[in-house]
Order: sequence, then C-alpha cells, then structure tokens
Amino acid sequence: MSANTSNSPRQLDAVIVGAGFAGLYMLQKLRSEGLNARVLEAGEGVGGTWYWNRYPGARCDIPSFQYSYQFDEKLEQEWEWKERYAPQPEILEYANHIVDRFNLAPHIQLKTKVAEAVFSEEENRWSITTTGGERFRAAYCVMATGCLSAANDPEFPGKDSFAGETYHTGRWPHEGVDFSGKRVGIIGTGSSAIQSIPHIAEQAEHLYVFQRTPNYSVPARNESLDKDFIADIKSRYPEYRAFTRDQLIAWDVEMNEKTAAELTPAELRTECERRWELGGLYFYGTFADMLLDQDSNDVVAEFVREKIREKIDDPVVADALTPTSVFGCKRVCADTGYFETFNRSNVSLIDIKDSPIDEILPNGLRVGEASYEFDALIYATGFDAMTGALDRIDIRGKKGLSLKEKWLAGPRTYLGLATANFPNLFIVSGPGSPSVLTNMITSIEQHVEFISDCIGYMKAKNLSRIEASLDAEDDWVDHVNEVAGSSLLLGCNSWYLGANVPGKPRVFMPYLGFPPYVEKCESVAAEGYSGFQLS
Ligand code: FAD
Ligand code: N01
Repeated sequence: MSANTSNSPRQLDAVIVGAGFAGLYMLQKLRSEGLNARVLEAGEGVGGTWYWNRYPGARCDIPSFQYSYQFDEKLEQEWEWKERYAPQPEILEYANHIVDRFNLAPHIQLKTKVAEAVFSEEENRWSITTTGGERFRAAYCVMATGCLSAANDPEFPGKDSFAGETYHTGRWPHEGVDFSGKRVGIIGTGSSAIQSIPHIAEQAEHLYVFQRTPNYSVPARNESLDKDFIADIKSRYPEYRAFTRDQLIAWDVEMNEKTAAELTPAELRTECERRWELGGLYFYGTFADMLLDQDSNDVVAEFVREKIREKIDDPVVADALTPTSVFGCKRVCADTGYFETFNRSNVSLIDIKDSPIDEILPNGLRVGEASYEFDALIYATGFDAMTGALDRIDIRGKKGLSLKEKWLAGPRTYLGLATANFPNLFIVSGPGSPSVLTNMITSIEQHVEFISDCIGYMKAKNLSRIEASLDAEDDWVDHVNEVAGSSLLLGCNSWYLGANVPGKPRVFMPYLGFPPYVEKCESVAAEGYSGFQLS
C-alpha cells in the first residue's frame, strides 16, 4: 500500500477514490478485467463507514446475511456472520478479509486524501492530486467516496471554546472512549445517537441529550444467528439474492403485498404487532403503500408512537420523544433499549426544537436561559449526505467547470452514475441512484458492475471518452423528482433532502425503486449506453 515518491504523476487506467465496500469491489472488478487500477483512501485502513464509525453500539440495520457482497459465491459460502445485525468490528473484519482474499492490498494507498481531480480534454485523462501533492493520471476516475462519509459539523457560536473532549460519531477514536465518571453532552438523535446513547448512559455519570427532532425507532431485536438458519440461507443463496434484488429497497423486508385499505382494523393491528416482534427495518414492509399513501402511513406511525409512549415513564419526556412526522420519510432507526434509557436517573432529555443551542461554552452549552455543564461533548450530527464528500474535492470537468458549482442548486446526474461535462468520471451510489434507500451493498455491486461493463465496452470498441448527455441528465433528474413527489418521502426535513445542512439546496437526492432502476441501467447498456455520448 505504498505511495509514489517520484515527482512525475503515476500513470494508471483508473483511479478509484475511497476504500469502502464500493472502492474495494471496484478495484477487484477492474483488476480482474486487466486494468491497472488503484484505490486512494484518506483513512489509515479500509472499510469506509465501518472504519470511521466506531462509536459504542455501531452495527448494521439490515441483516448481515443480506448486508454483504454477493458477487462471489465462494466468499458468500465461507464467511460466517455471527449476529443478525453484525457489529462494526465484525463488518470491518469482513472488509479486511475482502482485501486479503482478493489480494487487493498492493493496489490500495491509505492515508492518501484526494484534493483535486481535473479532466484534460486534449488527453482524455484525469489528473488527480492528493493533499500531500502526489499526482496520478488515469483514463477513468471513479468516485467511491461514500454517501455518508463527510461529517456534518454544525457551526455553533463558541464551538472551539469547549475545553473538554469533543467527538463526532463518524470520526470515533479507534482506541474507544471511557466515559466513566464523566458528564457527557450529546447533540443529535438520529441513528448514530440512538445506537450509542444506551451504551454511553451506562458509563457516564450524567448524560444530556440535546434533541432537535424526535425519530421513529423500533427495537432491532438483534440475536446470535442460528447455524441451521444460516445453513438454510446458504443452501439457496443465489435464489434468495435474486429475490432480494427484486424488492423495492433491494432487501427482503417481507413486503406485505396488501395495501392498508385492503385490511380490516384487526388485520392492520395484527400486521403492525407482527412487525414490532420481527423488529428493525422490517417495518418498511408493513403495507405495500406505506410510503405512498398518507392513511396507510398513519396506521404505522400511530402504532409506533403508541409503543414508544408505553416505554417511557415520564409523560413529558414521552411526548418530547414521540415523533409526529411521516413514518419513513427520515430513515427509520433500529435500537436496543433507546427509549428505556430515558427512564434512567442519570439521563436528561433537552428538547431544543423551539429553542436551539445558542452557544457552546468552555464547560458545556447554553440553550436560552439554561446552561448545561459537562466534561465531554459528542456531535451525533450526521453527514453532509450524498454530495458532501464530492463537494470536498475540487472536481473539474470540461472547460474547467467545477462540479461543486454545477451542483450549486442541487446535484444533477444521469442515473446517479455520471454527470454531463465530466467525461470518464463515474460515481458509485451518486445522487439520483437508489443508494441510501436500499441495501447499499447490493446497490454498490450493481453500480460497480455497470461501470466495469461500460469500461469493457469502451475498450472493445476502441473508444476513449464517455460522457452523460445533458438531455439524458435533465430527463433523469425530472424522473427522480417525479418518483419522489409521488411518495411521502418529501414530508420532513431529512438528510435525503439536504435539510440537515444549513444552506444546502432542498432537493430529494436518492431514487426510490431498485428494480425499475436496474431495468433502466440494463436497457441503457443494451442500447450501447444510450444517454451517453461516446467517442
Ligand atoms: P464509504 O464506506 O463511506 O467509503 C467511502 C470512503 O471514501 C471512506 O473511507 C472515505 O475516507 C473515502 N474518501 C472520501 N473522500 C475521500 C477523498 N477526498 N480522498 C480519499 N478518500 C476519500 N447501509 C446499509 O445498507 N445498511 C446498513 O445497515 C448501514 N449502516 C450504516 C451505519 C452507519 C453508522 C453509517 C454511517 C452508514 C450505514 N450505512 C448502511 C450506509 C453505508 O455508508 C453503506 O452501506 C456503505 O458502507 C457505503 O460504502 P461506500 O464504499 O460507498 O462508502
Ligand atoms: O445522522 P442523522 P446519523 N442542532 O442525520 C441533529 C446511517 N446510519 O449519523 O433531525 C441540533 O440521522 C439532527 O437533528 P434533525 C443511516 O442511514 C445507520 O445519526 O436534523 N441538532 C439529528 O437528530 C442514518 O440515517 C445506522 O432535526 C442537530 C442528528 O443531529 C445516517 O447514517 C447507524 C444539528 C443527526 O442525525 C445518518 O445517521 C448510524 C444542529 N445544528 C447511521 N444538526 C444503523 O443503525 C444536526 N442535528 C445501521
């Protein structure tokens, strides 16, 4: 995993930025096709999300036997997931196993942050420069920089004055943190906070939770995986994976084929209770129209609200923790003992919905007239999702056009894979693709295979440039918006809409519907990459 120490740029067929699940598979795929490809990764290790997010309680919320690669049958058979929802160390171990198994390490350069990527129209090549000044030239540049990798660091007045320890859940210290005997403040109540709060509360002397918006969370019901269950899945993995790829969100949520209107009140209740027992994100499958029809959604939302209220002793705290928005218009959370944590005497909920944080103080923070003192402050404030990691690189296409400037009013892509005026640049899980609305590893594999097939096609036809056409891009952006508009997903201030980052344009970024998306990609490829200009 060594760096290039000479002054001349290293010449490559493809530079891949990022060593998460997207970058690792892209590397494996392109190298297996005979390309000289290299991954540049800012972190000191591979795994992306699972390298950075080491906060206590971090684990996946899609069952591990689904949240894993399916491109290699032997890998699928040999890897043993131990828990229904694998914890972060186990997923990180899996990422490292991929590197070893496919001998990827010599082609991955760690501690290498890409600062700039510039396209040369004369040479049809990308020049990539790192923050350390190292340079690379490549025919293709693949951004595998992640949808949830650029931390959101809100600019509170006095932020730098805090004298205690400060953490962000997405940049958690590798050696772990011991909060024993400490007063701790945590800002945010999204998935990261909901997973970590029960653990931190067990250690801390006192935990202050600053909540702007309550979230829907359902019990994860994590458990050790039964050997017979796994043997059964493994005995029919190809068929099972094919079934999951046919699902709206690319994983088996046991989707109910009936709409809520087709069920009696008693049946509605029974189905909700069944989902509550199943746990976790299986709630996405409660009714076929849950994300499309307000009445259907209300049934699930009210059921989960009722369950939340039952868990909390203090009615005022219960009210504050009970969400009122559309169920699922923000990513639903899966927890283990989250709401019960607020019954502890060492945990205080501070509702900052109507009175936001005014300033960070050297020993705590202030909300209106009230000050809270603590020794450590945790930002569980999420990510500048989907566009953040790309915006943080100076990416320049034809005529020096900057991607950040092109996307000032919101990201514009063709299929979330490419963007007009940026030839030979591919994005894995870009805005406009199903990405964060799906089992992401399945979406990643589909993108990687599309990109590698496309590069193979270019090679076979002796072509050197591919670029999304503006018309195809405009049509795709309209279609993404139309699909989102026909759902209930626009109904709250979610990071899907960029609403968590001040000043970010309010645009629904992911595409809802994995199967129609795959169908579209397949027809684009079959038509010789329609919507792209090739030369
Ligand atoms: P990432 O894993 O984010 O990797 C991107 C890599 O690019 C990072 O290592 C980053 O350091 C690197 N990078 C970025 N910019 C640069 C640069 N300029 N130079 C060099 N390197 C750069 N999804 C699910 O489907 N199911 C789940 O259960 C699930 N759980 C999640 C839990 C957490 C805590 C989080 C944050 C996300 C979760 N996700 C989940 C989403 C998760 O991000 C994806 O599933 C998946 O891991 C993304 O892989 P990736 O390779 O696309 O991106
Ligand atoms: O981030 P978030 P996350 N003042 O954006 C609050 C995946 N994931 O890291 O809702 C005060 O959800 C913000 O408030 P509001 C998953 O896809 C999965 O938790 O914007 N508060 C919110 O409460 C997830 O959706 C798992 O009003 C501020 C919180 O910070 C995604 O990653 C685990 C604020 C941020 O919540 C992101 O999750 C973890 C401000 N200025 C992550 N700014 C699994 O369980 C922000 N907030 C698998």
